[in-house]
Amino acid sequence: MEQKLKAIINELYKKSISQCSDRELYLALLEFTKKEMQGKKRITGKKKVYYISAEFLIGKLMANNLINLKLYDKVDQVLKKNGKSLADVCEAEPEPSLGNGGLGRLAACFLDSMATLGIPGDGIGLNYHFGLFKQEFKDHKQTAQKNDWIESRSWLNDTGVEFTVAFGKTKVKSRLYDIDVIGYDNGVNKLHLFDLESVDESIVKKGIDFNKKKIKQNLTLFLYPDDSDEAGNLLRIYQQYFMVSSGAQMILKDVKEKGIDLHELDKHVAIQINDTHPTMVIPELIRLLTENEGFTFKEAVDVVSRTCAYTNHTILAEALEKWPLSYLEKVVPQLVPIIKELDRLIVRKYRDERVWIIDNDDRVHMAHIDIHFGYSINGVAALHTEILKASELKHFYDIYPKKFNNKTNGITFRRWLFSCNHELTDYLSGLIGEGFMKDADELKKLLKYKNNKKVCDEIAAIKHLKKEELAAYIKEREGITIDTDSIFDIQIKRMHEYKRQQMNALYIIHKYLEIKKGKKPVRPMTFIFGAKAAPAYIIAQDIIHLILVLSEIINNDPEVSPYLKVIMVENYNVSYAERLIPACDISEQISLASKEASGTGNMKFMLNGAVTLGTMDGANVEICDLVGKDNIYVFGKDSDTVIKHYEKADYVSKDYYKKSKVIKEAVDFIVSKEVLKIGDKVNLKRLYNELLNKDWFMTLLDLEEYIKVKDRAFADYEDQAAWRKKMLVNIAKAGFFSSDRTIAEYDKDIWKTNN
Ligand code: 26V
Repeated sequence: MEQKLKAIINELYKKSISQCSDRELYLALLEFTKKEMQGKKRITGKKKVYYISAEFLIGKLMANNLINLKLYDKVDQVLKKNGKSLADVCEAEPEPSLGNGGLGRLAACFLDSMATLGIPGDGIGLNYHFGLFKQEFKDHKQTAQKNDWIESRSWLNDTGVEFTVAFGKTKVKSRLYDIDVIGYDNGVNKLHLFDLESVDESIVKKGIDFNKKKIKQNLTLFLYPDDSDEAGNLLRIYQQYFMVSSGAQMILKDVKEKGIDLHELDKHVAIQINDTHPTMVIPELIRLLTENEGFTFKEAVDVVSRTCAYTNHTILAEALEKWPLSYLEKVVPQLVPIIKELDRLIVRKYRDERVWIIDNDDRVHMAHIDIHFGYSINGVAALHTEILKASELKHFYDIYPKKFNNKTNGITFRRWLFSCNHELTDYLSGLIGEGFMKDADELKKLLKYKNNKKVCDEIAAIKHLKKEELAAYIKEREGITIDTDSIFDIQIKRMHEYKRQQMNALYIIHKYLEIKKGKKPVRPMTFIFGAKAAPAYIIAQDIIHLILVLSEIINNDPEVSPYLKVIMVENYNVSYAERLIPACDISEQISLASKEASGTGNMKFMLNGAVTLGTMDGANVEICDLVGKDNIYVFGKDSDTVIKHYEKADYVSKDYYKKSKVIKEAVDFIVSKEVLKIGDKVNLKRLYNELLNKDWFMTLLDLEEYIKVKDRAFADYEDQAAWRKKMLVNIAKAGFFSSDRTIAEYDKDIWKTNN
C-alpha cells in the first residue's frame, strides 16, 4: 500500500510525503482510494434495489472509504511516519451538501449498509452543484451562500452515459455521474447522480439568487432552493421529474441489458421511494413501458405496482406533497393523462374522497399514488408507523393493512462510531473484542462492565478528550472559549418549530435570569446549537436570531458567562456533527410528541455515550425501552394527548403563559430592553407574538416540565459514578440502531433480494 501511494505522490508532485501539503496528500489519496475501490468486486445478484432519493447527505468520504477498505490504520501510520496526520488530510476534502437533514443522511447510511451486507443496491439522485446553501451569520442572522463542492478531481466518475428528458416539448439531456459506495470489508455498489448537461453555474448572482425560470440552466444547481412561490415549486417538480425520468430510463436499460423480460421487472428490481419526492417514477415507468415496450396500461400498472415501495418520513401536513394539477400540466404534461387514469381506477373503486389521488381542488396527492400503486408502505420508527396506521393514513390502512410495515431507522456505525470516535472504538475493541464492528449487537457485551468503576471512568476519560478536541475546534471556528469541565448540552438538527429549539432557548433564558438573581449553578453549562433554517421559513429565522442574540448577551456578561455559554455553530453539517456528537453529555431530542417521525441524531448521540433528554417521540420511545427509565430523561405530553389537542383545537398557549411565572418571565425576556438593544425588534416581536398567540407546536405546553427534568439531569450529572454508568448502558444498548439491522429488515420484508 505504501509503495502504491508513494508512486502516485511521486508521479503527481515529484515530492516525498513529508514535503506535501495536506491538500496535495488529499488529492493523491483520492486517486489511490478510487483505484483501490475499482479493484473491489461489484455487488451483484438476481434482484437489485434502487434507492431513489432527492437527497443523499453523504458527508466527506475519504475517512469512511478507507475504513471500509480496511486501510485507514495503514494509511494513518504511513502518514504519521512522515510527520503528517490522516485526520488533517481528510479535512482538505470539500463536504458535499446534497441533503437537508435526517432523510438525506439516512439515505447515505443505507447505501453504506447495503454495500456492507452485500445487497445489490444502488442510489439514484441528483448532482446538485451547490447543494444546500452554506450558512453564514451576519448581524446575528443567517445568510445563505452557495456551497461550491465539486472540484475537477473528486469522487464523481463521469460515466459518459446520457439520457434525454422531456418536459412537454422541451427536451434536456441528463448525464450520469457515479460515486462508488464501498461496503465495510465488502464489494462496491454505486450512487448514481444525474446532472443537467446544459447547467450553467454563472447564472447564480448574489448569495443563492438565480433566475428560477431558466430551467435549462438551473435545474441541478441547488437542492430545493425555495418553495415559497410558484416558480420555486415548479423548479422542484422539474428537478423531481428530471431525476425519476433519468433513473427510470437507466433502470430499464440495465434490466434489458441483462436480457430480462420486462414483464418480470419485479422479480429483478425493487425501487424504494424515499418520501414522495421521487413519486413520479411510478407514472414515468408506466409511461415508458406503455409507450416504448408494448405494454398495455394494465400490464404496466401491475408490474410497476409490484416493483415500487414507499417510505414515509413525516406526518407534517405542510411536508406532504400535493401538487396542483396545473403545475404538473405545465411541467410534465405527458404524465398527466397517466395520473388521471390512475385516479380514475381509484375513484371507481372507492367512494371515500380521502383516498383519491386528485382531490376536489385539483391537487395531486403524491403519497396516495405511492400507497395505491406501490406494494409496501413503511414508517421509520414504531410510534411513527402506529400514528400513520391509526390517524394520518388510517383510510389507507383500512384498505391495505398488509402493505403497512415499520422499519425503525438506523445509522452506520462506520461513520458514527469508528470514524468519528477512534478512541472509543479502540477502547471497546480492547474490552469486548472486535466482533461489534461487524455485528453491532455485540456492544451488549459491554453491559457486564456496568458496575466496573475502572471501565466507566475510562469511557468518561474518552468523553473528556472529545470535549477538549471540540472546545479547541470551536475556539478556532467560532472564537468562543468553553470550559471543558462544564456539561455539554447539544441540540443539532434542522431548525423547525416542531423540533422546539425555541423551548431550549427559553430554558437558557430561565437559567440566565436565575444567575442574575444570584442562583448560580454548581457546574458551568455549555449549550450548543447547530441548525440551518429554510431561507423562506420566517419563524425559523427568528429563532436563529434569538439564539445568536442570547449567545452575544450571555457570553459577554462577566457575571453570567463563567456559568453559562451559548454557541450556535456556523454552517452545521455532517463534518461538524462528527465532532459534536462524541463530545456531548446531554442529547436534546425535544420535539413535540407525534411530530418527529424518528430522529437519527438521537441514535448517534447514544452510541457515543450521551444521555438523552427527550419527549416520547419517534425513536426516542425505542431508546427509552432499550435503556430503561434510569438511563434517559423523559418529559412532556405524549403523542395521544398532543393529537387530541389538535383534534379539539383546545391548546391555548396564552393560558400557560398566564398561569406560570417562570414561563412568563422567560417569554417576556425575548422582547426585554436588554435583548432589543442588540437584536432586531421585528424578528423578536414576531417570535414573541407567535409563542403567545399561536405556538402551533406547543412549546409552552411542555416548558415547565422540561425545565424541571433538565434541572434534574444537570443535578444527576454531579453523581459522576452514576452518570458514567448511564453512559455505558447507552453505548451498550445502541446496537439495535445500526442501519445494518434496518437494512436487513428492509431486505427480509420488502426487497427480498435473496428469493
Ligand atoms: C419537509 C418540509 C418541507 C417543506 C416545509 C417544511 C418541512 C418540514 C419537514 C420536512 C421533512 C421532510 C422529511 C424528513 O426529512 N423527515 C425526516 O426523516 C428522518 C429519516 O427518516 C427522520 O429521522 C426524521 O424524524 C424526519 O423528520
